[in-house]
Amino acid sequence: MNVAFIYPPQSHKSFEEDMDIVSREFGVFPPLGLAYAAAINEKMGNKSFIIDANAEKLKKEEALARVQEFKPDMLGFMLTAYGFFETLNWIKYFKEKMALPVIAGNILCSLYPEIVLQHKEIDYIIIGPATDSLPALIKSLQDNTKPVDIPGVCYKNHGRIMISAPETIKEDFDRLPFPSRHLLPNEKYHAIMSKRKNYTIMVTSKGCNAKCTFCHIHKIPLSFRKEEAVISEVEECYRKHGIREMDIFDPSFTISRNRVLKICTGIIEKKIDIHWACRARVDQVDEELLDNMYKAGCRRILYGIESGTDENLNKMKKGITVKQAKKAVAMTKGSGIMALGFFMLGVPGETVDTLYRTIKYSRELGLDYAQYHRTMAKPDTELSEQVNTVLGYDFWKEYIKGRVPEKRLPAPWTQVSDDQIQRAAKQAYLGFYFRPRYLLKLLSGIRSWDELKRYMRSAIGLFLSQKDR
Ligand code: B12
Repeated sequence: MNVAFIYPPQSHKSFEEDMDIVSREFGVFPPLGLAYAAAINEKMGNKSFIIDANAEKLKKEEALARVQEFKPDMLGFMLTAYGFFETLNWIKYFKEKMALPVIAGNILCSLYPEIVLQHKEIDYIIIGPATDSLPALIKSLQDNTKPVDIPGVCYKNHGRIMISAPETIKEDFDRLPFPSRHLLPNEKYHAIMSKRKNYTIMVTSKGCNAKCTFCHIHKIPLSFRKEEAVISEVEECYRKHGIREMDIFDPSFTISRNRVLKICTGIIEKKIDIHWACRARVDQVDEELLDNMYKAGCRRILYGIESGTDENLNKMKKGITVKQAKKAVAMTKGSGIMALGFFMLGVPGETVDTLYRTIKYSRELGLDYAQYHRTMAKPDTELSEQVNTVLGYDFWKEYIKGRVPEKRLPAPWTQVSDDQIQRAAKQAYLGFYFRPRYLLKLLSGIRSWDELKRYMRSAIGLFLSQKDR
C-alpha cells in the first residue's frame, strides 16, 4: 500500500501563547509525526511519500499535483488541536479530488477520537503509538477487511464510530523506526537561532516527570530511546541527510543524566560534527554534565524558567525555584553553551507586580535568548479544566466539533487582563533584544545572510506589531 502523508501550511491562531510575529519567525520544522508514520509503513515494505507544504510553501493545487504523481492508495494527516481546521480543510480538498481513504494520527486523535471521526472526511484514526496499530490497519485494508478490534485503530462502520483503545499509550522506542527523513526537504528547515544547514529536529524520549498545571505531557508514560539508538539516529542524520544542526525536542533531555553522558560519549567517539540544542529543566543539569554536552556539540539549551517569583512557580507546580534557574543559566554559560529562557506571562496568581518582576528577572539572568509566552489553557491540562468551568462548556471539545470559533481563552487564574499581558510581552521582547550591548553581541555572532534576514524580519515585525494577537 502506497501512503502519501500531507502536512499543510501552519498559521498563527488567536488562542496561541506566542505573539504572531514570534510564531511566524520561530522557525520551519519537520512534521516528525508524519515521518514516523511514513517509516512504519516503509518498514512493512510499502512506499511512503511526504509532502511538506508548510516548508515548501505549496498551495493546495501544487501539493495535489505532486501527490497524484506518487499514486497513493491512502492519505495520511496528523492532527493537533491548534491547526485542526486548517488541516481539515486540506483533508476535504484531497478527499474531493482523489477519493481515497484518509487516516489521521497524533495527539488530537488520542484526546478526542469520537469527535475527530465525526468529521466525515476522516476514515481511520490511530490512538496512541502507531508501531503496531498502523501496520495492522494497513494489512486489513490490503486484505479488504474491516479493522475490527485492532487496539488503537478507530474507524466508521456504516456511519457508526468504532473505537478501540490502544493496549498502551507508552511509546516503545526499541521498536519504533527512525523517522523517514529521506522523504523530507531537510534543506528547508531552520529555527530562528539555528546557524547551520541542514537542520532537523529529533525526539529521543516521551513523557515528563514534572506535574506542571499548564502541560499534559506528564500524562504520557516516560519512555526513552536507548543511548546506542540515539547515537545511530544522530549519525544517520549527519552522514545520510547532511544534517549539521539539530534540535532535540524532548520535554527535558536531561531527565536521565547517565543516558545523556553516554549519548555525548558516543557522538564524540564517532566524530559526528553536529551542533545541537535541547530542552532541559533547570534542576536537571550540573557542571560536569554541561561540559560533556558542550564537547559533544551542544550549543544551546532551552530552559522553561516560566516565572520570576517562587510563589507563582509553586502555584503552577513547576517544581523549581528562581535561584535554581539563575544557577543553571550561569553554569550553562560557563560551559560555553548558550542559554534560552522561556517565560510565561499571566500565570496562576499573576499580578501586575509579579508580571513585571518576571520580565525584569528575565533580563538579569544573562540569558542569550528569551521567549515570552502568554499562559493559555492547552487541551487536557489542569488549566483547561479551570477554563471549562468558567465557560460552562469544554472549549477544546466544542472547538473540534466546529461549534465555537477560534478565540482567545479566558485566564481565570489571574486578574491581569489579556491586553496588559500583550503589552507586557511586547515590552519584554523589545527590552530584552534591543539592549545595545545585547545587539552588538548578537550581530557579531551572526554567521550568514540568511540568519541576518531572519533577525531583521523579527525585529521589524516586533516594532510594527501594534496589538499583536
Ligand atoms: C516535536 C514536536 C513538534 C514538532 C513536530 C510536530 C509533529 N507532531 O510532528 C513541531 C516543531 C513541528 C511542532 C509543532 C507544533 N506543535 Co508540537 N510537539 C512536538 C513534541 C515535542 C514531540 C512530538 C513527537 O514527535 N513525539 C515523538 C513521537 C514518536 O510521538 P508522536 O508525535 O505521538 O507520534 C506517534 C503517534 O502519535 C503516531 N503519529 C503521529 N502522527 C501521525 C500521523 C499519522 C497519519 C499516523 C498514522 C500516526 C501518527 O505515530 C508516532 C509513532 O507512534 C510534542 C510534545 C511531546 N513531548 O509529545 C509537542 C506537541 C505535540 N506540540 C504541540 C503544539 C501545540 C504544537 C504547535 C501547535 C505549536 C505552534 N504553536 O505552532 C505546532 C503544531 C504543528 C502540527 N500541526 O502538528 C502540543 C499539542 C497540544 C495539543 N493538544 O494539540 C504538544 C503536545 C506540546 C505541548 N506541551 O502541548 N511540534
